[in-house]
Amino acid sequence: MTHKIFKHIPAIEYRGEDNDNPLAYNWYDAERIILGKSLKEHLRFAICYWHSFNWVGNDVFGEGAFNRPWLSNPKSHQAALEKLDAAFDFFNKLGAPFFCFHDVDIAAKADTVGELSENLKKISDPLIEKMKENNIQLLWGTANLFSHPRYMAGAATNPDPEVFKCAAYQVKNMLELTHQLDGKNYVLWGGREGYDTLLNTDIKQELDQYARFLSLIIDHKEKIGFKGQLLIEPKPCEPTKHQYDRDVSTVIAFLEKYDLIDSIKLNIEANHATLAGLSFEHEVANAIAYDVFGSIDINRGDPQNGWDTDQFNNDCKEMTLILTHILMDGGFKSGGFNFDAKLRRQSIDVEDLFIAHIGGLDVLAKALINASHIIEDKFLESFKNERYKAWNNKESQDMLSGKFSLEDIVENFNEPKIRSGKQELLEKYISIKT
Ligand code: XUL
Ligand code: CO
Repeated sequence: MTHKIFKHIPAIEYRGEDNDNPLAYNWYDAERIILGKSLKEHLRFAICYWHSFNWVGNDVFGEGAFNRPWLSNPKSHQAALEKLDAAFDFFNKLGAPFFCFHDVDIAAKADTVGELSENLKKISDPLIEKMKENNIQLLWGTANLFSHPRYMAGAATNPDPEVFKCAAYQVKNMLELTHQLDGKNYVLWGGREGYDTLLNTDIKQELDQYARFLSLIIDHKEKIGFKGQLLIEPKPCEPTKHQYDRDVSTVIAFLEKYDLIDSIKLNIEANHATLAGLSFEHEVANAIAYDVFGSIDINRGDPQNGWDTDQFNNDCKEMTLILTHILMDGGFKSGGFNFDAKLRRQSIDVEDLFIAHIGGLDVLAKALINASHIIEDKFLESFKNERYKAWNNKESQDMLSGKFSLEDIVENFNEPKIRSGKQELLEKYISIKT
């Protein structure tokens, strides 16, 4: 069913490279086969419910600027149904195979966790219907454990065990609903699992609580037979001054310490990486190297602003590098690209919401095609193989596998021949390919 505010927008079609209609795809040809899979299967893109349907376009200085009729009465179930209609109409028009949501995005607004649970139950049947009717799947579900004031000092890491219980209740409900909806993943973003000042914070106590919380979720996942992947989404700060899951390496250390590493992978968000002072490419490559790569929240920051601006992705060179890493690793397993991106507050036309997603997806599609060329011509792969080649001989392999002691190793060595790292050559190659 077409929602009235999207009535004048057609289904978005692929029109090819030379298309100049902003409401059509130039690169995203869903069924085009690249390296044995369609673009749709490779990218597994998802629309996020929160920024696109549950946000009025306010900022810290200003009130809502967008026309989202269903948000004028947030406590009404009827309005939640209207939002569902609008969202699925939008997903359909874009040809989105997936979406993602928090409990509070989809249900009518509630004051208590009990009321939220009731509202969530009320919306779950209409939601199942919509997903079936439109053949749209859930990439991941999650619980919002950061907006309500009860979570101001953390959810799992709160000094008050009653808050821990409320958070557990919300996650239990959302994990079960995600299972019922055949969600491919369940995400945990620890928005307030951190601190604003160490004067009132016991880090060790809070880390123990967070680890217990995650263990309880892992056990419950097993108990209900949910086969989706649990994912932690690292972020260094905002809203707290410091968040415990600050970046990929920090999360790995935490998961290792508490023996949770086999049950959890990571959802990497571009703008969170840059907020941590790291590149998005580094975070993806690092997660792949440690075998914890799960999924992506795609967006970007603004180089002049030090906060999470959540803008739509538009850098084809950066996306090409990301997709080269992902494809070299065999592509997404349970994950995909979730557009965790929001419009600018001045983007008040309904078309803007479409154009933002079309643009983001076209950049990903073009980058995927570029990445396939990079993989096929093997220039980078051969360069790296050659660079590390000496590690393949028997002696080096024995050294790597621990056959020799430090004393054995230093018995026989030569002064090495130094070689160029060829960075400019490789950068030139990438510039030509993108
Ligand atoms: C916040 C953020 C969240 C998570 C889900 O920065 O990225 O939207 O993706 O809670
Ligand atoms: Co995110």
